[in-house]
Amino acid sequence: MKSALIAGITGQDGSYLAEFLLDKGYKVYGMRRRTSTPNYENVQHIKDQIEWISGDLTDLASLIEAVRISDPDEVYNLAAQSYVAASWPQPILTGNITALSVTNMLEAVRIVKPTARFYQASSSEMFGKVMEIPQKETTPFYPRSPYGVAKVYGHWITVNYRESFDMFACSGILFNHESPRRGLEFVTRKVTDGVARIKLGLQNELRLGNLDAQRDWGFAGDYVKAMWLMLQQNEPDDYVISTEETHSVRELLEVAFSYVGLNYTDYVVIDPKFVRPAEVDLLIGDCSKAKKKLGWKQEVSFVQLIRMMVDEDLKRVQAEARYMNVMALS
Ligand code: F7E
Repeated sequence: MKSALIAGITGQDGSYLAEFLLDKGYKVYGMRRRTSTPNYENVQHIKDQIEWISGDLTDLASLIEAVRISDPDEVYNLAAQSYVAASWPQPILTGNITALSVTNMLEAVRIVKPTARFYQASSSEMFGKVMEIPQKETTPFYPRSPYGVAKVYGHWITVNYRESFDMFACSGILFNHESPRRGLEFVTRKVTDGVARIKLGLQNELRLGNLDAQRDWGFAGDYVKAMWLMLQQNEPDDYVISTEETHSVRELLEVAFSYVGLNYTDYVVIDPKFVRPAEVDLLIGDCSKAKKKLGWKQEVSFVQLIRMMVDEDLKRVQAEARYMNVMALS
């Protein structure tokens, strides 16, 4: 039985990856940070199948212990401060967690189990002010946020450990990937949750920032397969994972609102609070290398993805509203 250690297991990607690896018969170790109010929402349904280990990305001793206990064949580093907008007010925290902690993870693996295969969650945010359209593995980076800058560090330190210590370390340059498990602050989920609340009469406007930004949005459930595939190859390498399509926030609004029979222009309000100090205007990935070498391809289209998210948010918001009514009457 193979074993895998996942850092960031309670997040969107970690939860899909854990499901995927459990299905493949892996023993899955999930590293969690000790908090007084842990949040298992994304992994509640598989919580009992996971071996939980306490660890903190900023504490090398705890990472060494996590690798020692799990003795993993594969290590997936999905943990980060991943909200781009929060990286301006908290640039140092973002640097410590999203950049330097990658070295902590790599060091723990190098010291305890250097033969383990290592996956680093790199990001299309590294392309920032894009130097080439579409973006591929060889496109130079030009990050536009402290988050993007931190991810560039994480990417290069992974490449460096591969080249310095002959470690099987891969970096997946994943373009935006979403799902019903996406955090509510990200634009796709903010929109689909907003659509559900507006449709159910619980909200009457949706406040957003830049509607012209364009992103290459795929389904997170498809993307975790690519992470695993990277670690099954004969040689470690870096891969772009994307849909090869780009859509603006405005198009996202059109798809989500029209699905429930509404017009977004009646509800969306531009709020400068959500406009970023520096924007990434356009992302579109060329994932031909992953298609060719990994045999990976996306299954869920942009429109299917957004409709799936609206459906799930309608169900959840409806259930929450029913619960609140029952509580109010009791
Ligand atoms: O923003 C615009 C915003 O926060 C997308 C993370 O997973 O993907 C994600 O980063 C776009 C931006 O994702 C609002 O300005 C407009 O242009 O959903 P987002 P992101 O910044 O692209 C990459 C690949 C990662 O690695 C990151 O970890 O939407 N936008 N109005 C807005 N965005 C938000 N969040 N909220 C708004 O009100």
